Amino acid sequence: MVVSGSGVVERVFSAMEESAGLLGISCSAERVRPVLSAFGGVLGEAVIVFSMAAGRRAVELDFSISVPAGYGDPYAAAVAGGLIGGTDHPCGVLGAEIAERRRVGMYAGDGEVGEGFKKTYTFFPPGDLQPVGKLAGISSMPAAVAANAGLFARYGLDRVQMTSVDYVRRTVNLYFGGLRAGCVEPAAVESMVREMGLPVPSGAGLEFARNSFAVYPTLSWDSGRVERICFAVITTDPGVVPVRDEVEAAQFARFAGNAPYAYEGKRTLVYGLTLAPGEEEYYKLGSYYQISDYQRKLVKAFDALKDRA
Ligand code: GPP
Ligand code: MG
Repeated sequence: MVVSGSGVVERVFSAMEESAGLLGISCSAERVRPVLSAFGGVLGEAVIVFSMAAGRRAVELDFSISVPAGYGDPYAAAVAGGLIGGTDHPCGVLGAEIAERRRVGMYAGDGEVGEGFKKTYTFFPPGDLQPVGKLAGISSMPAAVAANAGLFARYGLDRVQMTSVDYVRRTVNLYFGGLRAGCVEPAAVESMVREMGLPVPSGAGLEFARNSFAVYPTLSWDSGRVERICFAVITTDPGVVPVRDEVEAAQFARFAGNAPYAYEGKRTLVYGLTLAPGEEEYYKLGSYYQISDYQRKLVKAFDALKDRA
């Protein structure tokens, strides 16, 4: 079936509403439809992920939409389309500077269902993960990246699969992939997060983290420290998250068991353990809504998915 631009916008918007409904929240059509329409031409072929954060934090739902490299940095399209205001802050030029200096495999745009557009991702080609040093040398990159490059490297975090820029929070994530054996073992994780000044995970958190396929710290232009870090586990098993209370358990189970998805086989899930200063550890959950078999080969994350149906 050939789906027209507006047909696909409607399909994705209703899947998003259904996903938000599972969390008891609603989508702002006013904020979200323009984002979907802006990506309308590539939406039918996009990788789309719906991601929840729950528990003691406010319940939120994000949506991430991939766009081909040839489309260009989606931030430019977002500013041009009035999805977000332009800025003189270095976050406004970082994506463009990365694209000038490194090969890009794919981009993605990201937003929150109540707030609209907020973030972009730059994916490097699957065989071309980037050393942190190469990224740290980009002038609009937060100085915190260079300041922590040695620490990252000592713990085996030296190959960046993708970067993200959050234009609302003004932060950058470095998504480290290609993790070597040992770097997410409990002793290594404990020592690394201590050195970052972040809270040490619980025993269950350390067990969870050892299955990570990606580890991503968040950095900002305002301080030299690591603002937070997330350990991501890809799976089709909704049982891998160590939830801490019944409310949270119910939220995760409902989302992991019912989030809509548009492909054959089991739903692909990405759980994330997040550590931030002064906060208890918390988990997030992303559910792939749309991905083709061909894209599974390109998205590095799927190399780590062993239990795919
Ligand atoms: C999670 O970052 C990353 C994704 C959902 C990207 C996947 C996108 C594709 C199109 C494959 P996060 O939301 O956990 O980071 P933060 O909370 O720091 O923004
Ligand atoms: Mg998110």
